Amino acid sequence: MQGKSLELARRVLRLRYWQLLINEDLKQKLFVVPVHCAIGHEAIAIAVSDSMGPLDQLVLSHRNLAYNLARADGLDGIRDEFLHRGAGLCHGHLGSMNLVNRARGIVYSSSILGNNIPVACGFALAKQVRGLGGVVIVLTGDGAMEEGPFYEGLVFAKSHNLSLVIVVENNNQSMASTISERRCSISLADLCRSLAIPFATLSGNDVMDYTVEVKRLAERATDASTPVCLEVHLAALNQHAGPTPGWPTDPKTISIDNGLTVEPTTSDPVFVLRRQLGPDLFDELIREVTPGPAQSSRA
Ligand SMILES: Cc1ncc(C[n+]2csc(CCOP(=O)(O)OP(=O)(O)O)c2C)c(N)n1
Repeated sequence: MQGKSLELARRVLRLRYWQLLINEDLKQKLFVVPVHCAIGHEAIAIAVSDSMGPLDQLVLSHRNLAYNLARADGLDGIRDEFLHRGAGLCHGHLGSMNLVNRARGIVYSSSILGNNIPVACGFALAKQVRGLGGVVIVLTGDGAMEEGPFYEGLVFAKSHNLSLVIVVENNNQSMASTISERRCSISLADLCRSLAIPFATLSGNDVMDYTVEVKRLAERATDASTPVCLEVHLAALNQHAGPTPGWPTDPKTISIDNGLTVEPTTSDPVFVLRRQLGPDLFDELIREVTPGPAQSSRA
């Protein structure tokens, strides 16, 4: 395996480790803010982060933890933010759902579904008008895309030739409901085709493939001055918010004592990595990224 692939693998494993530590903190009720973990979303978060150059900007949603951790130098600044401390990434002022990291290109996060799409359009329009270069990447979900601003944003971005990558994390979950429980199905491919917006999908949680594809789409958005839309099929292996498990009868159980793999299926990017790396290399990388409790033998 090449150096770049190994580095991506390390980053996925470190991100999973940090999220598991946050989940343990949540079980202890340490935080006053509601944290939305994204265990299962690591492959796309690392791919997006890896694609970003110094001029690029990332606009996030309430479920921004994986992206913020992927762009952070360590866990402490984010943990301190959740603990409402002055040492926090945003001095304890923004908490979890609105967390940003301007120095690393995360310019806005929103707790209001759909709100971040027009804001991202504004960032992209400003780039175009001021000739600043770079691309804006905006994150939304299969629930948030039901909001009017999603459609309005697509139309606005296409009408103004904005270099915008819209990433739809389709985890088939909006709070406690699946898509079929709450609405008709929506073909994003057809919707984008009707607007002449390039569209792509990803599934399977292969961080190497994801990285190539996100980079390709970001370059297309920049080179062709167009919005592009990427639908990523994935699973949130944790509960909507707070700790997992969150109550005594919770069907989902996650514990750092069980190692970094949460589910033995391709829904888990860590499981996918184990298959790609083989058990020995996988264990070696886990030892590198987990100085604490998640030891390789339990991964
Ligand atoms: C305008 C608005 N309506 C409702 C909510 C409450 N709410 C918070 S998260 C959420 C589900 C979002 O689902 P999705 O966009 O698929 O993201 P996920 O949580 O699955 O990552 C809802 C309904 C909100 N924050 N804003």
